[in-house]
Amino acid sequence: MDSKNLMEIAGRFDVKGNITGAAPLGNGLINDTYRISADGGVDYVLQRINNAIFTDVELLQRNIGAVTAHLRKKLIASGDTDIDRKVLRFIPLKGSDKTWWTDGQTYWRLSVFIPGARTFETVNPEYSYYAGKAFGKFEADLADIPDSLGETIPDFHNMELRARQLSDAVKADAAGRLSIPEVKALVDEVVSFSHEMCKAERMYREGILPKRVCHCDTKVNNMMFDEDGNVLCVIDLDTVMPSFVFSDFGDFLRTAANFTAEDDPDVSKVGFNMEIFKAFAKGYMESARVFLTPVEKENLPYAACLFPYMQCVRFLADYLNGDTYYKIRYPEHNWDRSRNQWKLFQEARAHSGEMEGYINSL
Ligand code: GN1
Ligand code: MG
Repeated sequence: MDSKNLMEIAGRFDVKGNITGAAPLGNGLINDTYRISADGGVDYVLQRINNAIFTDVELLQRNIGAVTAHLRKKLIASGDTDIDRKVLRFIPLKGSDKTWWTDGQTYWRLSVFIPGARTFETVNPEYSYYAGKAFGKFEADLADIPDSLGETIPDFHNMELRARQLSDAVKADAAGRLSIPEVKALVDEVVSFSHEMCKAERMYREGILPKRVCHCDTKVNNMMFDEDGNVLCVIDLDTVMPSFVFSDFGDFLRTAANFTAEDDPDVSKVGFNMEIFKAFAKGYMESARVFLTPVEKENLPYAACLFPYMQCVRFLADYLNGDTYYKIRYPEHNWDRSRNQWKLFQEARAHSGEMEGYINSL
């Protein structure tokens, strides 16, 4: 979309000053994000919400409103002086308290751009430790949120559902890709681990694993750091919902502990970085120790395997379906992502014992 249209949409929200420009921002796979510059002292982030995926935008924005209000309240209570850089602020429409706008087809929202902050695609152990502390604190801070949050994508991290979606994709073979021998071979191998990986849902049914409010998209680039490397703020709150703590622990490591990007076609570069694991686990345990149950703690190594596995299943299903969910940049993009995550799953699984030993030593 051209910048004139973007500026016009941003102008429907209650911004300070005049809007002076619009440019693409970030590299999310679902929503489209733009930086809106303005002359009133702050810039903004305009997002087109992918409403094919987030079908209930009202619920989505209500969740985010409740989460940001609760985090803000905690920051105020702790006497913090940098609140506007530590929690996102969504801007209502002019003359309304609604934080989203639609033309009936596309859906948009606007938040304040956090100044002097940056995101990273890779992190060193020191930053992973800070990230672990921050995500643990995020869960701890939200433990007493009074609002009950809805599932913006129902059963988002339910492995049984993701396994079913893969088997549906196999049955339909909509893009005719299952006839490629390597594809069929990977599908069979992936499916053979399905029972093992669906352990969380079984523990939940047995009543030994709780759901808590989690972020559910703790990719390393969903965290903002200040100039000195301190974690400022957790962003991308679309998927904050009740889930297992495995979501946040596992998805961070899936992106941060991989030696390469999730879509690197050269899978010989994929590996599981134990230094990143240790630093993150240490930070996470420091903030999450207060609420984690023994079952949750014991299964953190499983979580580190589950997320590359689940992501492999999701990319592979999308590949079979003909690339209907994730943005792709070339035809075999989801295939490369699937192979990459599969290798990461195997590498993480090979380190399970070592992970367990480390967590017990903390
Ligand atoms: C999507 O939009 P983005 O890039 O933050 C996806 C995550 C996946 C991730 C894989 C709503 O996140 O679950 O882990 O891509 N978000 C949704 O990179 O499906
Ligand atoms: Mg996201």
